[in-house]
Amino acid sequence: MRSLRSGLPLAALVTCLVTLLTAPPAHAADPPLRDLAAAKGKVIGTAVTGSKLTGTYGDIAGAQFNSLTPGNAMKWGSVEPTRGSFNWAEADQIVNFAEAHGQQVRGHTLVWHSQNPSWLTNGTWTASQLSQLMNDHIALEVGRYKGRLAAWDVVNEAFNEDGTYRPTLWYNGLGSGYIAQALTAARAADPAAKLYINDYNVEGVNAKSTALYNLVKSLKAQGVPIDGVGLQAHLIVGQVPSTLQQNIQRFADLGVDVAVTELDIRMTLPSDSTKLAQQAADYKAVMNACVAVTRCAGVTVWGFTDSDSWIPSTFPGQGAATPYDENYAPKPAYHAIAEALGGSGGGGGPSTDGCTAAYAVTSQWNTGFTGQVTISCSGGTLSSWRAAWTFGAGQQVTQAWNATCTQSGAAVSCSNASYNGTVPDGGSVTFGFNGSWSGSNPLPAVELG
Ligand code: 9MR
Repeated sequence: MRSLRSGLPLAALVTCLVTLLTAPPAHAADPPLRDLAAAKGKVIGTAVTGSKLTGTYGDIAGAQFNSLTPGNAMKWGSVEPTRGSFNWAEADQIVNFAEAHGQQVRGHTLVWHSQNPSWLTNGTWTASQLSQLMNDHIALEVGRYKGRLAAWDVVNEAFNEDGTYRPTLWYNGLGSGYIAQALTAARAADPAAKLYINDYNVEGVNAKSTALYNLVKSLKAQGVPIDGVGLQAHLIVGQVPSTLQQNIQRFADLGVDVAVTELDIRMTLPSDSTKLAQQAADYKAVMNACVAVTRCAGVTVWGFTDSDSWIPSTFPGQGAATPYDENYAPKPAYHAIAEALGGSGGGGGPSTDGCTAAYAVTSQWNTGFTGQVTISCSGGTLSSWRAAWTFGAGQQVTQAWNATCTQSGAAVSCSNASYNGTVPDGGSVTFGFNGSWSGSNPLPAVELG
């Protein structure tokens, strides 16, 4: 054995070999976010991609959230790529998944300047043709899901940053009256769905949100059916607007609901523990603002995992914007959301009930060591796993096998390889790594997620 060859004193060797530390959870596990949110009468939602709703992605989407928003599947360009030829497959799949999991669906979005089919944007239309196209689209899509969707983002992103109307296909063709027309058509197609107008950079009190406020006020005064205002909230770490709660409250005072509809909080990559801690504080601030206002219906995150976020491709060098990392490990932001919803900040991973992780140093020499983690299940199973720990004395993983390990500062996260994610009831999986150490090599507590 390498340890014998290394000349390690026998007593130390024995200690290393027999000391198996079973992972105590870092937090007492909270109930899922959706249970915490429900207890507060709030929605906690996520945007989803239909094709991903299986495995761990599906498990977390179904277990943690009480509302789903199709990230792209209900946009005009998705549902009617060719005029008169429809593709509802992904939208239907998401609605069916939501119903099977007792979740609401937020329809997104009916009238927007983006992600429209090219036949629509490249066409030349008279005002009456445009008006008919819009009405027909709303009647068809809202009608298809009548009674099944909790809310619709009827009109999306109608304003410029300075509060003037955005010059879109709709505004240019129909004037600002297209907004009232769209809302009226949506109400006719599904009287039960809450009808929202949704926008970004309207989270704080500013020129754009004030224009939106004035519009909602005037729509209400005219009796146009509007039930809510969506604040997208694509935010940057450290920059949650200080007037967020005040802004939510002023909309609520108009007699409409408010929802945070697309929350993500991006940072410059790579992430580190300082940025993740700030991001957690930011998530908590957004949640707190919503929890504090009765008419704030809830918060939807724009993708729950960093592996399903629009940020890296749109803002090169930015990312890590969601509450779970790419390997589905809950980040500090996840725990912050749980805390804001009244939890203690624990839990978040797929259920690891009945499974434990044991860490051992199997050999150690002057500057290096070999570590081993065994994940065992008895009374439970895993279909994927992640073992995480924090080194207490500057140790560094240099190489791993039978797992993919990353280390950021003292924090190590190891997830299963493609071939050993499954741990059956009564079975175990072991992975190993080499590390460096100096001074001391204390055994960390392993958290299984
Ligand atoms: O998440 C969506 C991404 O997959 C699309 O490529 C992108 C195209 O614009 O739209 C994203 O979702 C947007 C949402 O529909 C409206 N608000 C802004 C979101 C991020 O762009």
